[in-house]
Amino acid sequence: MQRAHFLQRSAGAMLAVAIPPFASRAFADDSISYKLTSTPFTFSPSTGQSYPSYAYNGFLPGPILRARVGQRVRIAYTNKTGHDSTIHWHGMILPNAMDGVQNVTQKPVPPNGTFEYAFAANPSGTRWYHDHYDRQLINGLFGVFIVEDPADEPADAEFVIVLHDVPSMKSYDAAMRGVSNAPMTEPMDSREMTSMKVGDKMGDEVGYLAHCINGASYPQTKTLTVRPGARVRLRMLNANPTETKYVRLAGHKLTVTHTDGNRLSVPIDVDVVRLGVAERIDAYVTIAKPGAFLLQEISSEPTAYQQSVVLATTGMEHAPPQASSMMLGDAVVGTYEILAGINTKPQTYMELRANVTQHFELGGGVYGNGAWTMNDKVYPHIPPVIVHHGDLVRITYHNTTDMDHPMHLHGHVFKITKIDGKRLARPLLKDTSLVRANGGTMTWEFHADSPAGRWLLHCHNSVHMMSGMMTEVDYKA
Ligand SMILES: [Cu+2]
Repeated sequence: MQRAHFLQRSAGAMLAVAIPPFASRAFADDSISYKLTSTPFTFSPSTGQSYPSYAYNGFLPGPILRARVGQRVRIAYTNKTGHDSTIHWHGMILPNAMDGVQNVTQKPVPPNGTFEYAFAANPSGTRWYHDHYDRQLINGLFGVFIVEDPADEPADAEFVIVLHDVPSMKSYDAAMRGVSNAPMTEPMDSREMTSMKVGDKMGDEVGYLAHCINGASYPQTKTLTVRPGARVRLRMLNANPTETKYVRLAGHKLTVTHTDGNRLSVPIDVDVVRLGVAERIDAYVTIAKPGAFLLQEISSEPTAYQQSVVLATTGMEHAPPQASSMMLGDAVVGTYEILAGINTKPQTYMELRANVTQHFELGGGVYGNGAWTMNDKVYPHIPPVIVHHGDLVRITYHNTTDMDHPMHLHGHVFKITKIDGKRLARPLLKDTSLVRANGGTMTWEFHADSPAGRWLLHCHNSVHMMSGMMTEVDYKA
């Protein structure tokens, strides 16, 4: 009865509801309601600039949604974009009909249509939500969804950091035809740049008109203020459609605690976090001394400084901020190998027990041909991975292309167990993982214990996904 009461109260509220403190809520027994409405939106990340975009509830990024792990969530969605639309709950394990993939798990929500998403928030961690129709996702329909874990280390301040960019749709269209000439943007001494071979396409495919954090370009990003000595939690999301991001906080190491919302067994200190498309990293940092410090993207792009925000102690908000070099130098970068460690001991774990195995050759990306392939085929002609409830599934990848592929599986958390032939000491829990260019390999393992249905498996690079690099993991009875 308590619950019905709560629902009634929250039903009309936008951004419903201040969340009551943990102690005053029953564990997993209550419910929270949100309303999301998508509309066309004129996005102005800095004075004098405006771009035709979309927004949820008039915010770009969309409002931060929060629920406690296990809590029932209802989201009343109204589509005012003028196009078909759905919302995907990225990283959530939920009923397949709630997964938000048009024509796979639901009919698209038509213009002016509504749809109610209802599921239990699970698993805990920094998840996100976004439209699953490419041009709406890449032009503003995304936001962070925090599923609170009461076991997490407490922080004096917590900030959500959404890295996002305004795509040039001209370059996006060229990329879809396989003829983009947009420049690469990784740091000059990054692995992406230094591993290029003669004849590789010098491109990240899509060019960007503005670089933003939390809806603005530096110096108009909103300064984050803490007291000296504060323990700060950063929940970072790379919402860029195609680019890997490197992020550094000047003068500080970051202690990485979660990858894609999933807790690391051992926290790892790094100088720079790396975020592939759609990935999330949670990191803690103590701001020991008074000052102003730039949290910034490290990139070879001349306008990369726009993707910065000042983290300052009280009273230092207007001091000139300390900044970082745009080169990586000898910085410790939080690659999977650094976060997970390499296992040099003889094989001990259960690799041989998988009863479903599938290998994918990632291909395509030939200049002048827009196709991106898995085993030489494009969606929907790639046979799905067929699983039965309870299977232990192993998926392997070999990337024959000259671009990294952020492969994403809906509705599951998988373990990365092997990268480029090396076994990880502490397999990483992920929902999206970069399979590296130029011969990179990767092994995933997971239990098929999610709700039955059709779960997409695809590259989260928007161009690759829309150009064929997508299949499904389908449960059979
Ligand atoms: Cu890709």
